Amino acid sequence: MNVLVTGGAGFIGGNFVHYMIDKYPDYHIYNIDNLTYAGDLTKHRNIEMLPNYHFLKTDITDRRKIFKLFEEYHFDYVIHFAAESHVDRSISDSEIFIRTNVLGTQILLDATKEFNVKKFVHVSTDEVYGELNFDPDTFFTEDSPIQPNSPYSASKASSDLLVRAYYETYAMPVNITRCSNNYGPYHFPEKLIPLTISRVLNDEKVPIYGDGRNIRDWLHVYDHCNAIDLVMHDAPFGEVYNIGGHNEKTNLEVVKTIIQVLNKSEDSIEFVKDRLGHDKRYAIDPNKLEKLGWKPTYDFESGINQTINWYLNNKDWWQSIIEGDYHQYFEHQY
Ligand code: NAD
Ligand code: TDX
Repeated sequence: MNVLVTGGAGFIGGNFVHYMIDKYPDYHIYNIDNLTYAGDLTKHRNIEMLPNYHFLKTDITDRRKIFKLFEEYHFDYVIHFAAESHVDRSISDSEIFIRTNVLGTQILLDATKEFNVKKFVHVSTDEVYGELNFDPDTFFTEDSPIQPNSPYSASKASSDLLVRAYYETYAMPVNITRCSNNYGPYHFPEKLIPLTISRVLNDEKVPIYGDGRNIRDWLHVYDHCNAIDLVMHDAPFGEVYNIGGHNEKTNLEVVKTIIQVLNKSEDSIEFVKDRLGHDKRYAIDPNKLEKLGWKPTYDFESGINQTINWYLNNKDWWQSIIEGDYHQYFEHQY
């Protein structure tokens, strides 16, 4: 099997590459990534010499090059992670989000159609559904209306609609997955959980937007990977699956948990101006995926402890990121 993973140098795509290499040693994994600020190959040092791992540095918006690679490597599966993924960056400037997330997806769909790929899995997000209120009995289902509120989620929703349209128009073999917030190893330190861990470890302030009561539904990245594995191999074409493990937490709870595990002081918490258009609450109903045979392996307590340990043991990785270009970005935020 030849499996194309786009965005395999990023957080979730990178974890998925490792997951696939471990679980399916007879598959060939092709990682297409153009190494934006969020992509790095050091996470693949331990697999780069394997004969079944291949890195092809390419921009998914480069139509000619993408078609050439599809022609050359005869991909059986395309698992599409590559995207601009950070909401705050999309609020500052959305152009690259439209280019990568919408145009990039359309080009990959065209190549998938042209070269008879067996299945295209589009990795999307719960953010396309917009926000929920604080009623704990309400959840996003696959039938919830698409109501994105940020330029990032609007670009992901646009790409979802393209995938849907290619299924309806050309009967293409596609699935869409919509996962809740991930956390785990190799999470880029601009996102809440790794940002908190790295700043607390460096005795710096942790910025919490607004009052900290916004709710996210957290899933360990390993459980996202095994959900995609299931969808890739077992889901009927054209179906959409929500992925989430019923782990709703306010941002303040998440930050306080990390501070407590690291045995530091809550004085590091700093309330800052709210994110524009800040979605109140996300919460996933994963019933449809559970019926397909999925269940998460981590609860939040074990997952966050494993993640914090990983950051403690891999300071070189995140420290070099926060000392690089990222430093300038972060300083600009406040
Ligand atoms: P990330 O930002 O960590 O990684 C994105 C990767 O895509 C990077 O390696 C980057 O170099 C690559 N990339 C960006 N533009 C590219 C281009 N034009 N051509 C080739 N490669 C390009 O993102 P992530 O958090 O790993 O998210 C991966 C996917 O999962 C995204 O599609 C995102 O929308 C989705 N998702 C993320 C979460 C989450 O909590 N992080 C939750 C649900 C869904
Ligand atoms: O410094 C911060 N302070 C803060 O309070 C940051 C970076 C975030 N927040 C809040 C905003 C959100 O309510 O924490 C929550 C989580 O923020 P992010 O980590 O930026 O994630 P989010 O905006 O929820 O989006 C993430 O989950 C869905 C991913 O970045 C998306 O790619 C994915 O689709």
